[in-house]
Amino acid sequence: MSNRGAFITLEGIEGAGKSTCLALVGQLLQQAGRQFIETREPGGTPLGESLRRLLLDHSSAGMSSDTELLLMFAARSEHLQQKILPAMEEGKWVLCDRFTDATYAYQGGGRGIPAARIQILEEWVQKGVKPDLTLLLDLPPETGLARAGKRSAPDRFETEALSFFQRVRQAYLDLAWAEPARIRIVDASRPLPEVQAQVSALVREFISSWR
Ligand code: Z5A
Repeated sequence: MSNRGAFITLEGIEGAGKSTCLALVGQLLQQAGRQFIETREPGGTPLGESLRRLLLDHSSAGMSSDTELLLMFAARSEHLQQKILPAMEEGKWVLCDRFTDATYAYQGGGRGIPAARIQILEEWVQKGVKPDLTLLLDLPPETGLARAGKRSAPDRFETEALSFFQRVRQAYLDLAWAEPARIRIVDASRPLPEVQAQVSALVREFISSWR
């Protein structure tokens, strides 16, 4: 792909502030004159949004971890083919709320699926496509769950035990330590203006470094 747009993702446990920061990143891209799309996972396409409803709904309680993993990648395959790759090929930037790092964190760290099995699906579905920049909004699960709880009724993931989110957080941090150039950690436990200042600095630096 020549002159393709950049692929930016936001990650973190529930209530970390991804949706809030996504809007800010969009504003920064707009100010920099970049064309972009905003999207999310699981979801982003009509089929993906249907899979999202199935994945988050309490009626799916007891779904096996492998089923959950495969549905995440089914939604991702559709998302890549129908939306992400075409946008990047048109030169648009893609701003996505969660992507495959979430699978390593939730299905890997949270559910205990070995990373090697996730990697097989990643290679099959993505064929080397990865985010260029990932902002990991890191905070203690107690803080994130309290913020998320104030906002809406819990979905199927949000009813997991605290220990589940501690494993998810640790898996995210392990990913960031393994790929420090791509995954930039933001201290999301700070008050919103401070979090937004950290995000703005990282995104401005990335925009100016992009070809
Ligand atoms: N999932 C998975 O298991 N595997 C995968 O591969 C993928 C996903 C892709 C849906 O994701 C679920 O899918 C998710 C993992 C799983 N688990 N759950 N649940 P989601 O991203 O759509 O759902 P979410 O994580 O629950 O998003 P969220 O709760 O909307 O969180 P957020 O977007 O990070 O937070 P927010 O809405 O921006 O902020 C939450 C509240 O906190 C809000 O009232 C803000 O005003 C407030 N806030 C934000 N920042 C601050 C600061 N700094 N201080 C104080 N208050 C703040």
